[in-house]
Amino acid sequence: MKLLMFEHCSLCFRVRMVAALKGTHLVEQVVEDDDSDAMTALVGRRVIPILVLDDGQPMLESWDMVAHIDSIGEPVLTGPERPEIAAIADRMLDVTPFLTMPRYPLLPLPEFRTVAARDHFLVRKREAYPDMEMLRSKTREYLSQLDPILEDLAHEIADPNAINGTLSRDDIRILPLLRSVAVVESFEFPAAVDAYFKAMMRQIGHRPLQCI
Ligand SMILES: N[C@@H](CCC(=O)N[C@@H](CS)C(=O)NCC(=O)O)C(=O)O
Repeated sequence: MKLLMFEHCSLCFRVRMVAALKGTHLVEQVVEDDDSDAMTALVGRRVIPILVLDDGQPMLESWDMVAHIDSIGEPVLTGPERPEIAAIADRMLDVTPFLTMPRYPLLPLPEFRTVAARDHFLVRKREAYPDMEMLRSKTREYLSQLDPILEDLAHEIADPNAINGTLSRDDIRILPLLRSVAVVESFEFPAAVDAYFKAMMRQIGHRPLQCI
């Protein structure tokens, strides 16, 4: 199986995460942001992630990819999901893009290998995020919105190695968002969230995004 992905993409990280938890081999192909042909040649439009199965069939929905990979052999995402975790993920997503989007293009990520690729990202995000510097300058404000959400998350963590005590889709829901927000320099998670983030990243053998 081959995953077409961006390193910064949290939906891609869902798929990489389940593959790592299962020890399933996944060929990871990072697409440069301006290489639309890599995607359109496969599925006729720009979209990431794309999972190409061994028979050449592409999958386009990250949750379908997670389910597919988990269904190979013994499943690992066997624990129950809790609506509280999905609600926290939704609340995080109301804030985190304003912190992460203006930072991704500053990182030495493979999808921004060339100046053209990085500028392609900035231009295509211009409508939604017209002023990246202004967003960065409001970092304290966004972090103060995020703090109470992460405090609520801290209270929901049953175990550093699985948010509900047994691995479940809720881990796939939350860890990629934490990995994204960890790009904010010097930002500290509440202790329980930090312990969960570190234990899970260790479990899947991935380094934080800013250390790639
Ligand atoms: N429902 C899809 C959503 C895929 C999606 O929205 N991908 C975004 C990136 S996160 C995308 O393709 N954006 C267009 C682009 O990068 O040009 C999934 O969960 O995989």
